[in-house]
Amino acid sequence: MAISIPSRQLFIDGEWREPIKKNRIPVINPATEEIIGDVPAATAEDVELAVAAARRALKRNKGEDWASASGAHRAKYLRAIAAKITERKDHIARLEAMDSGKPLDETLWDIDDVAGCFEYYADLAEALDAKQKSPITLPMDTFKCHVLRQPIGVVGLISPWNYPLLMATWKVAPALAAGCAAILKPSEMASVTCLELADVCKEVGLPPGVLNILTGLGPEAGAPLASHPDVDKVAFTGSTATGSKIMSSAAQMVKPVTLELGGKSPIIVFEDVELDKAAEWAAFGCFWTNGQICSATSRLLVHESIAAEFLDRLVKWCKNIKVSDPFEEGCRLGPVVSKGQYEKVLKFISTAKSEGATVLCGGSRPEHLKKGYFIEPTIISDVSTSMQIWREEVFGPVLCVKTFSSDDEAIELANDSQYGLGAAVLSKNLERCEKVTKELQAGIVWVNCSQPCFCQAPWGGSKRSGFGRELGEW
Ligand code: TXE
Repeated sequence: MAISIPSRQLFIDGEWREPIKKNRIPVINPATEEIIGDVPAATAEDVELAVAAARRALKRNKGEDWASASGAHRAKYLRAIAAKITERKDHIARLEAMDSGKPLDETLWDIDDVAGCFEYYADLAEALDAKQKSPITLPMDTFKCHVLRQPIGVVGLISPWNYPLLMATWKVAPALAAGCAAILKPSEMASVTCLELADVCKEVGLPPGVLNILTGLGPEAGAPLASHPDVDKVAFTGSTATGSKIMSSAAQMVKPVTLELGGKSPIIVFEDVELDKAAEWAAFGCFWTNGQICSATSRLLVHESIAAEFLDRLVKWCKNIKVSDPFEEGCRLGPVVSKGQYEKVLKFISTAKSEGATVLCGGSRPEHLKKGYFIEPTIISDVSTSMQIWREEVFGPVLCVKTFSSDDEAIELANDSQYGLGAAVLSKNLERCEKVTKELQAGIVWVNCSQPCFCQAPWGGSKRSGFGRELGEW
């Protein structure tokens, strides 16, 4: 059942504030193409207020300020946020499904992960207290050496729309645990649930200014945040093009940045796999989250000796994926997030066709759906390594396929990309998997699966997928 979108304002200094220019952004349900609400649109003036509030949160009287409070003190708030999110899980998951188009089953998992991530960083905040006290071991006992871990300060967190609340949490939870004060700028394509996080923070009494949440457009709210001289670090997840702009503006002030950008991750299927299981992982690795995952394994490399049989099973598997409204029972694939994204994905497919590729299944909106930004799971073969579909991030349910004949060829094809975020290797021979894994240029390599992600392990890419790591102690 759909629900109504709460009408909210910007969250600055622990209060709801109307944006200074009073602008709002419509919220469109991608499954129905209808406007279902709106969110406030911050501009540079609001960013100014939020940065000042965050700075004050760090500089309150000693003992009350967020930065020098104990980790245990900060952990109490993180746990309270986790508990409230769990309490409101069903409501938040429904809002997420309506705003982003992701199947409700998936957003329910996402919200569990959000709560889990806050809990995990509560643990790390507590562990910090002991770490601050213990000296590091030196080769001689004449000297003692202590490392004092200090928060970076005020951080600007700019997040994307594919896991709206979860990606925001990956940035907010560690920043708060470390004693930073933060300004979160979620994506204008899906920011409803980030305002629910603001409501949760208000309810648990998070001290004013520790977390400020500004919904708004990238150039109007994101850019002034990233380039603000009083923001000490920027963490960004989004496109490589925007990441590059953020890095340029940060460079003017020698400001550190963490960038998690695009990807075109390979999945290598060796000839000894169990075919049905491997087909399931290949489908899941590309079509989960409606194909909009930065680490989606969207380049399938399959050993030539099993290619025909494997593709046959994969196509059958894809034809059984239920494409429907995110709230329908059994929905596995909802619409992509917006009209712009829908048109972009279809353009990728038509360009691939015009360049000589073959669409094995999918390629358009399913016939039974007359409205909404739905695209069937699409598999494209007869692809050359110079084609756009092989080289560029589609960010939609599109998998392209090539065959290989040796491990070396598979590795070479896998690494022949400007990106280096994820990769997957499927084989019964674990030694072979390990050997190939070490050769792959990727921040994460999955063995006999694709996409599972845990907040204990580092996350981030190489090459044009960005740098720096999120999650874990990183
Ligand atoms: O990304 P943007 P968009 C890729 C994916 C997708 C493409 C475009 O291929 O099709 O990017 O998506 C904010 N200064 N990914 O347009 O613009 C923006 O408001 C500061 C991959 O949504 O990069 C949003 O909050 N901030 C990706 C965030 O940046 C700016 C996930 C991301 O938006 C800004 C999303 C500016 N000048 C898209 N301009 C992944 N790695 O998971 C925009 N923003």
